[in-house]
Amino acid sequence: MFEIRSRPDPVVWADDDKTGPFSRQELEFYRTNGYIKVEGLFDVDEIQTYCEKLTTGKDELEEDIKSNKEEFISTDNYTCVTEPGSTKIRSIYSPHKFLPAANQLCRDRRLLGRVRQILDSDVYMHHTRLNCKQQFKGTGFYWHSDFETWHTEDGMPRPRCLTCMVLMTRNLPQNGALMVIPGSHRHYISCAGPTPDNHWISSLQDRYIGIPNQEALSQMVKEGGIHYCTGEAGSVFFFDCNLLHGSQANFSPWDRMNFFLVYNSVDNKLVPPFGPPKPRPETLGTRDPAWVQPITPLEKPTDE
Ligand code: AKG
Repeated sequence: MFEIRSRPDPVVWADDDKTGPFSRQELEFYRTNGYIKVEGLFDVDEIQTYCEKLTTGKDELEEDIKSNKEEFISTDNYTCVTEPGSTKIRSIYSPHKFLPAANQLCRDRRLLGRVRQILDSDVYMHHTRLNCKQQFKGTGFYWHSDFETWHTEDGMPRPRCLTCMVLMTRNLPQNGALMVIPGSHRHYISCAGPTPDNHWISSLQDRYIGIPNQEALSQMVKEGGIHYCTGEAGSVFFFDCNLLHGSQANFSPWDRMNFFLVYNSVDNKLVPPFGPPKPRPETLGTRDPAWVQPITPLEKPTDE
């Protein structure tokens, strides 16, 4: 048995008549579908420079992983996860805490202005993550709602949170572009079973818990279809934290890299988790007062 409930919370928290950057029509699209694409928000050269800076140290990390024979490394500053059974990096969590370029991107006005418009408040980073999905080796992500995890395991009270997915490379169906189920963010789907302690360790590679069952997924797809979030490097998808999404493996010869910037409202700070007794690490869900400060926008992209 599963239960589908309507979402009582808003999707767009601001009044529609607040001025820009999103137009009234764009806000309506986001409210209805749970996502919106802004084509070419960054130009390709700018994103190429970010890509080089964000992957600084990635090869050394892979070497570390190889020599330690570990599938993940978690420190106070970052968490790094490999593809299952491989030394290839799948995700690096919270690069904004140690890479100035990642931190700079979080503070870019082109992102921040839109995020603050939707959430109608100041915001801070819940986390950031770089998903590498390397050629031939990158595996998929099963259907899930991020808010399910962030609420249950991190203690995020309400869905007043969103993700900016910055395309760092071209995203195609062939290299495992993100798929979303439009409209699914307007429902809460109950997921079977309690969340075990330390579930986050296995769930970052593959997840079997906290996912909607096939009947619920079929119903959501019947209503909203499946949309591929494809585009060129530099385009950005803004998506609601409760939107069902997933992606397929990358068997192609083309890398697919995306940077996920997760902004939470300062009026929606984390409380103790609603599921397991212990919250996930700081790198996945920030509660450190030093990092839960309103993000100030940079004057110009090249300020720092
Ligand atoms: C996640 O990191 O939770 C995702 O769903 C990302 C999917 C992807 O990078 O294709």
